[in-house]
Order: sequence, then C-alpha cells, then structure tokens
Amino acid sequence: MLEKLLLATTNKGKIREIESIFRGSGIELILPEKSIEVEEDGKTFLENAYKKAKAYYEVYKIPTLAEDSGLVVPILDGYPGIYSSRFYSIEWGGIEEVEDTKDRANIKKLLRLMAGKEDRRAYFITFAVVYMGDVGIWAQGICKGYILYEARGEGGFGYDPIFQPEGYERSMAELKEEEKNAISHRGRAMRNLIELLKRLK
Ligand code: ITT
Repeated sequence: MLEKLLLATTNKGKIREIESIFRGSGIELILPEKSIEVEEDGKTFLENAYKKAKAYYEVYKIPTLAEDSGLVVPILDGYPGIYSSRFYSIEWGGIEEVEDTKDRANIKKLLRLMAGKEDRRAYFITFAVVYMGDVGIWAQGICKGYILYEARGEGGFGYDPIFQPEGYERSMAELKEEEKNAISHRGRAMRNLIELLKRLK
C-alpha cells in the first residue's frame, strides 16, 4: 500500500477536511511547498482532477492526490457544476461583483438564480484522482440535498451555508466537521479511494 500521498489543492477547506478523513488510514498526506497554477479547462470533474494531480506529480515525482468537486443544480442545467469555484465570474446567469469573498459572491448569484424556483434539488460531487505516472486510480462521491432560501451557519466552506443535505434540518455549514465528513461527497469519495489504495501492493 502507498504510505505517502502529496495533496494537490490550494483550497484550505478541502485540506482541512481531507486531512481529517485520512486520519487513521495509514496514509500520510504531504502538502506541497508551493502551489502550481493549473488551468481547470476540462469538460468534466474527472478531467480537471486528473490535470491537477498530473501537474503536481510532474514537479514533485511522488504519488499525488487531487480532487475536483462542485455543486450541481439540475434546474439550472447543472450549473454551477465544473464552474463552481468561479461561478460568480462566468457570463452564464450574469456576472456577480465580489463584495467580500468569492464564496459569498457565488452564493449570492446562486440564490438570485434560484429565486422563485420550487424544485431546489441539488447535489455535491467529488472526483478524486491519485496519479502516479504509469498507473492511476479514481473514485467518486455524491451528497444529495436541497438549496436553501438563505445562508445559514459558519462551518465548512463554499456553498455549505445554502445546502441542506437530504435527511437533515440543518445546512451543511451548521454540521460539525465530523458530521459533514460522514455524509459529504468528499468524505465518500476519499473513503472509496482509500479502499482502492489498500488493494495496491
Ligand atoms: P483546488 O482546485 O486547488 O483543489 P478549488 O477551490 O479551485 O481548489 P474546485 O475547482 O474543485 O476547487 O472547486 C470546487 C468549488 O466547489 C469550491 O470552490 C466550492 O465553491 C465548491 N465546493 C466543493 N466542495 C464543497 C463543499 O464541500 N462545500 C461547499 N462547497 C464546495
């Protein structure tokens, strides 16, 4: 089994969650000393995750874990989707000014586009890739839920304040980190990935 993986992400929320999910797995995560600019121009989450993992692997030469994730809202034709991190800045749905943070601008745009919509179903999705040169593996995780009418809670990151997971009366940002990791797209994808890594000799 692999003992060390480079974690290729610049998103602090992701780092915190992935480190906690991997605790006790027997796999040590290493953070890169410097971030590498990767253009996320793939047409799918998997393609973007692969691009990120490969770019870091080529510099650091150690097995690398990267993930691409996002929020999919079927009634909005699947947007924010692969554009989740920069949804505020794309022309589809109108550009949203950043007043404080990009996360807030993304939320503001999504709530604006969801105004008056009754079908509020949505899901978070993560594609996680481990790239190690001639061999690579990937895993997926999904978390189904609904878009709320206003932001609630301070935890998590990104769209968490406006996402209510199925079966919960709280937003994702109102869950404790362990609660989020137990049901989240990222938690599921990473646990699936750890199972695959355990099968590697
Ligand atoms: P890296 O590419 O460096 O990993 P990033 O933030 O650009 O970081 P993505 O391209 O995968 O990552 O974009 C994911 C975006 O989707 C993220 O910025 C959030 O807006 C949203 N997102 C992903 N997972 C989320 C979660 O668990 N809770 C809330 N929002 C999430």
